[in-house]
Amino acid sequence: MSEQWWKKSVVYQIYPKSFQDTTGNGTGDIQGIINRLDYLKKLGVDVIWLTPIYQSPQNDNGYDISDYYAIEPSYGTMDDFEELLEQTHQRGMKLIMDLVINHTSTEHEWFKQAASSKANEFRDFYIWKDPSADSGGEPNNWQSKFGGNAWQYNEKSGQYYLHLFDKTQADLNWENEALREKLYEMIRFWAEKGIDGFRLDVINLISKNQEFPNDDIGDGRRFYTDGPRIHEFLHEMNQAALKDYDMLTVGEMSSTTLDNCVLYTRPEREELSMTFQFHHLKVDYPNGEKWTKAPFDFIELKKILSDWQVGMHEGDGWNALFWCNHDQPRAISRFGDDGKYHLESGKMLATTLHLMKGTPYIYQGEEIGMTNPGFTSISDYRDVESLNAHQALLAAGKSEQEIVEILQQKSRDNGRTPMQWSAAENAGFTTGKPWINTARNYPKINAESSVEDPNSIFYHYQQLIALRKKYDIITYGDYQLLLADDSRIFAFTRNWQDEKLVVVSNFYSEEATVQLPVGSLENAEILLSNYPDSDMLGEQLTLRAYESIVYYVK
Ligand code: TEU
Repeated sequence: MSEQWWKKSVVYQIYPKSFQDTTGNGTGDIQGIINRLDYLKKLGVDVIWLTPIYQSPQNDNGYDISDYYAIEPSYGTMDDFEELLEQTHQRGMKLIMDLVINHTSTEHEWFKQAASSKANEFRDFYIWKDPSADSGGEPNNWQSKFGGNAWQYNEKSGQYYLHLFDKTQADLNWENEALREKLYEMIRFWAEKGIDGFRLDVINLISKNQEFPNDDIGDGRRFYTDGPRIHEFLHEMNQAALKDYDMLTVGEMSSTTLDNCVLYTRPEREELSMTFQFHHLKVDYPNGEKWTKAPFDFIELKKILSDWQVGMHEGDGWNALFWCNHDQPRAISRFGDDGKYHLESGKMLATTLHLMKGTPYIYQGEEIGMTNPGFTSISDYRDVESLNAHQALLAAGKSEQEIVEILQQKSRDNGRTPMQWSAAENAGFTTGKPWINTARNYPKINAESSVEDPNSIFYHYQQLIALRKKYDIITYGDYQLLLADDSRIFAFTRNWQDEKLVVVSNFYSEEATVQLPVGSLENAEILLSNYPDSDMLGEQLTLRAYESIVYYVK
């Protein structure tokens, strides 16, 4: 049990539904993951994170859990899960699960009981309110993250329940101590099975302002984001269910602040190991609006990532680093070039992120440069958020064509298409009909061809993981942004003891010449580059399209 092993780890995120099908039913399964463990071992990742595989009606692909103790049958059985855990451990890797405890499915037994009558013993496990005294309608104006008001009326009891996500995802009432105990008991059940940690879904939303005020200037989020008792609840959960196990806990933090994330992750506070924040993935949301086509703001991207690098370092917090997950478009389509410079930009993005301070996450397919699929019809989409947005945009007067173009850039389904294993039919994902269409570029972009090509993005990730193991400065060094206002170059240094790293990346296809204020680099060596013949660092440096170089000085 090494202390804080997760600081030196690289995590690989699996979205089981789209990873590997072995039954031909068109959705991935646990046996499919087992079949691909050797591939992940070859990549070199230390930890695998599985998005939810618990029993669920799948209205939000498993983030709507109806039984925390059962495996969703389309994914397999508890025996399959135990086999996966054992096989993962046998290969020297670890496994973490998703923990969705801000809400349950309305199919969960607790909710069914709670909804049955006001007097039911589980009633208070959820958040119920009378209709508004003024309007007779919803108790307040809080908005669901998936669109529309966040309250759903329950005929039987004449009250509304809160759902910050889909109406089939009812928010749990964390004020209720018996509920918290039930959740901690469940966490210990999985910990006792021997898993190595949890990713905690929207965990900073669990503590709501108990006045439930109307929000005159917004959608209500300021009344439940990093809410009044959040640190108390996380510390309590840590003490009750986590601290006896040597776990990685990563909190998904919606619209959070740097100050709060320092508090969530500073070790002596005993809350969580690390946090995901999303501010750097809103640089293509002009004025905070997601559902519009827009280029990304590069200067802002650098600023946000750098503020978090410096702030978490100074506050002794810990960042989870990521470009992609199952809620985000593909990074190569978003911040790189998924056409002509696919190879160079895929490697550049990897280098830039993996050389920062924190624990890097690779989302399935990112290591081979999977792209947005460019779906051309609304019938290609599956995601509840995208389908709701389609309706809302239609109502706002947008044409079908305009909406399709927005979804091509912004939909969560961009990251959910089947993993591209090979050039075989359906990308080798399934022998049946995939639950969501495969991106059409799979004959070219796939794992099999990547593993065969020593120059592929896959091996670049492998090298980055190996570098992290070899150079402690990547884990521990401080961070300093260079050339903050440069419109093409993302450059930073890391310093630790008597070592220094200089990372310089061109985020565009045009050449860029820069002078880097980094002092003497007499004994510098190039640790990694995405061109075979990158230049040494002199007074002046010219970077080709998406060129990215890592210099090391000791
Ligand atoms: O995501 C939380 C979340 O805030 C995002 O869904 C966000 O609303 C969206 O990306 C903005 O476009 C987590 C899970 O990762 C997501 O898959 C779930 O749908 C959600 O929680 C509810 O459990």
